[in-house]
Amino acid sequence: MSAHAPSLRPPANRLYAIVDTGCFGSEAEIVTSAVRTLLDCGARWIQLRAKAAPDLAAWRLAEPLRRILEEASGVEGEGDEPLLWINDNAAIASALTTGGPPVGLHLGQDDLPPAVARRFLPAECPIGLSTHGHAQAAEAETDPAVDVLAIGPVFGTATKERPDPVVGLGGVARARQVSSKPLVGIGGIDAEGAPRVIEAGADAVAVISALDPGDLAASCRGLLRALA
Ligand code: 3NM
Repeated sequence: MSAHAPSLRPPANRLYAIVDTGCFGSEAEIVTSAVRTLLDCGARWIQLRAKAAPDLAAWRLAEPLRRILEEASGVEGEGDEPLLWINDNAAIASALTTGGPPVGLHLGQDDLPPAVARRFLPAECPIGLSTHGHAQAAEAETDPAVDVLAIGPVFGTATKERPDPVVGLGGVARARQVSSKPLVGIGGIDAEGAPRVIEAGADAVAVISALDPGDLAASCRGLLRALA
């Protein structure tokens, strides 16, 4: 783990829930309600993924989430502190952290390099990086700006545009071999596949389509049961 986020631990319940506006819609009310529901169900790592949103729209979605996360922080008996992750947008992650609890920034291979994002992100904000194979995972392991690695797609996914080739459970195991940082499996993971991804070596599973916007609480609880 890097020196930037020394206390960062993967979520004890092993779930990393992604609220993707492509699945949930981009209305602020829907997104905030989804985040509240996920927190109520016990999710602790929650990412806002608003790929298509211009900065202003993304900010309007992200900004209300800070207060919701703050309210959920320090609730007795809930275990881990909740952590909000922002996909791609370093400026939003940085702005959200000002005056509030740290927010994580998740970067892809085509986004700003983690070391560059780190220059204007407060030191306590963790940075996650998507990797798609052994070589990228090995590189991320040696990058002090990276606090968390994602490896994927583990299984076939219809959610990501132009996904990289499937790495399979073997890809998760190979990433585990090269990395001692928190490792998150992503891509096509549902309640059935989730425990297998953990067995292969991931610390947590990141999911989008396994969270059903039509019955979010049930799908989130189903994932948590599968991971328990
Ligand atoms: N990143 P679902 S796969 C956002 O391989 C994302 O890095 C991936 O959605 C990667 O759980 C993916 O619906 C899509 O498959 C995850």
